[in-house]
Amino acid sequence: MAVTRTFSIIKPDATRRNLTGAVTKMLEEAGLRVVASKRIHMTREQAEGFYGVHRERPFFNDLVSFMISGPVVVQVLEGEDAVKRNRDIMGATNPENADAGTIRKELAESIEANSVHGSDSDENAKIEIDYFFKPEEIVG
Ligand code: DGI
Repeated sequence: MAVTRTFSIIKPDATRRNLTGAVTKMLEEAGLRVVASKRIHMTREQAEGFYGVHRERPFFNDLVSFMISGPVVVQVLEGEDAVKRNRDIMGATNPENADAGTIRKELAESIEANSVHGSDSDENAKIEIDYFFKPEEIVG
């Protein structure tokens, strides 16, 4: 299987509860390597642009407000089949439906405050990485 990259966000509910290290440890134990990382406080415009595909969904405004409610940690993760590997360790969107041992089951608060974002395809991973990182900020 090929080594690929994906994009991750440690969301404001996790940074607020000082879980940056706990989330990263679970990602690393799942076989992912952090090859870029920065703590930022997104602007509303940045968050709206990032979640543009969800613009028509009823929870869009709540989602954007949540994502700018505190700092986040944006990361590029590398590993074999990184997109799927990350989705697997994240768990289902709603923590109530997530499998035991996943980040969302163990750490998340709710369907909105669900601790992590992860790209859902290689194509979106590239778009999302480019949205937040310059090539020279990624050190593999
Ligand atoms: O890829 P995921 O993060 O698992 O899920 P997604 O792409 O369907 O949705 C993006 C985010 O939007 C998700 O992490 C949390 C939020 N969200 C999704 N569905 C709902 C929601 N927020 C609320 N309040 N209600 C929802 O039904």
